[in-house]
Amino acid sequence: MKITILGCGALGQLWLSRLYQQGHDVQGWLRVPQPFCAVNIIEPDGTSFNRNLPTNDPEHLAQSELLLVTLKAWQVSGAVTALLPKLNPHCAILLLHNGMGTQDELPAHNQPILQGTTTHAARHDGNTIIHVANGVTHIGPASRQAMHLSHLAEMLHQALPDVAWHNHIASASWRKLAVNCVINPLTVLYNCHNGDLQRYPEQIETLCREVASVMEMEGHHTSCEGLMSYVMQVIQLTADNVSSMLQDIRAQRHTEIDYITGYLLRRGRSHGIPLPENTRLFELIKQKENEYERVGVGLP
Ligand code: KPL
Repeated sequence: MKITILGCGALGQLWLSRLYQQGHDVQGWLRVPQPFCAVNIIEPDGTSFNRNLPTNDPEHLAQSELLLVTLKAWQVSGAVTALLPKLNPHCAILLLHNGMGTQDELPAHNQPILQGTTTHAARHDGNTIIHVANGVTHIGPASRQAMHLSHLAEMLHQALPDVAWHNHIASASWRKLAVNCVINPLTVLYNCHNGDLQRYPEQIETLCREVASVMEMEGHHTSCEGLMSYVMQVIQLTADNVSSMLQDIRAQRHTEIDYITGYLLRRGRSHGIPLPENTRLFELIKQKENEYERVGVGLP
């Protein structure tokens, strides 16, 4: 399959390498065009992949059947909007990022849109990408035109397992949003690894209760207890991780808070639900971001 990957960060390069190794015709798409993308991956079992893969060929883009978007949430609408006029009308767009709400920012279009989340962990170590831990990618249709695309889950699963297809992806996205609303800002607040959050069960419960109240109003059956046990499970499974938000704050980069807690607060507001603890954490992260963005570092 002809595929373009928009965003060649750690996760983008991991998908590039795996899809290439499965025999797909892949290219990367970079904001600042370069002749190729030097992909160097070290897998969890110690094996490595080193190869220069093609980038930014407009003909390849026009013929792509899949545009896999691995950008940060706040980069998505600008980058995808710029590519929309160049895509084949049948090209599916798969948005794979933390948080929710990016589709609402796209102009009207008829491309099939898929939404996904992943728990694969990958990070930069200089010019190398360390695939720290295997995980699960959940994908599903976010537009009517994408309902029949479950075969894409199978194709992606062959390249980078596990990939699960959901006809109702919104419930899986909300559960991941709950995880990110809890773990990401709290790891910034306490400047700690994910696993250290096990010390704060009461605060986690308060956050989960707030998220559950919005989820119920959005039509997703859930409970505070159910969400809390899921979040605790992720905290244990990713105990040694430095969350993506803490990594962003430490590197003075723009965070995904507007699409994580910010999205929750927007949905809560529309239902008239007050969310004091999530609001407090949202303001904390915005304040930290403002401290370095005001002086011009890390601006998106
Ligand atoms: O998605 C994550 C992130 O760091 O953004 C979690 C699940 C919290 C793992 O670190």
